[in-house]
Amino acid sequence: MTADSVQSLIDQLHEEAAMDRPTAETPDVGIVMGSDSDLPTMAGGQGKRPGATVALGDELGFDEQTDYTDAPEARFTFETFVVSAHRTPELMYAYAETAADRGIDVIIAGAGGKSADLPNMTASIAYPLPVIGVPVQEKSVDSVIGMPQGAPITAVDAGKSFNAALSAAQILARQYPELEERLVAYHQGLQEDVGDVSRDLHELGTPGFKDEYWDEDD
Ligand code: AIR
Repeated sequence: MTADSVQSLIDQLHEEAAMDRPTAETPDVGIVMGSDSDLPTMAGGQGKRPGATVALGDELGFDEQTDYTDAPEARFTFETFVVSAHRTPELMYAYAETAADRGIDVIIAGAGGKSADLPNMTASIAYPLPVIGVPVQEKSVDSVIGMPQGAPITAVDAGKSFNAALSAAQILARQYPELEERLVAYHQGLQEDVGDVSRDLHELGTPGFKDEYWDEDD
């Protein structure tokens, strides 16, 4: 017996899959996570480093699509859902099964615990759509990446959902030169930061650098 709230999501996914909306109006990246307790890892905040939604939103100019009838201004968009492989397997199946028809080009799937099966099962069901797995914890790594031959998944290190978003954008960028330019600009910015910090460390010296960059209680 499927709970009403879950069934309504499943129905919505199937309805959207049947709509055949233009690519520019559908999300390009789908982000799913096993629990809302994974959100700090997948999005950042609550003591966690910036995550996938920050990489897509702040660094690469994506908007989050929350209403399929009213697509955001941004050309590239992502959507987010909580989908539990164990608590809501029917929703996982419906999500993965409808993703391509709903216009998704790449899925980022995160789960934690020792049975982090959402990424690997989503990859199997959504195949050949690429799925990038995010093990939310170290102990989740084996269950995310341990796929049998012929059943591929791409994955990042534990907690590195930011990199999963960059990888997703790299996949999309083969199709969209505009996105490739944004990825190159992001990398250029990273290089500038390293160059600036290196010059400051060298020219201020270690004590001066600490005074400038570190908090008083560091
Ligand atoms: N999880 C949820 N359903 C199936 C799995 N494997 C994972 C979530 C989360 C962890 O279990 O991805 O990392 C704990 O979930 P919760 O909801 O108890 O906080």
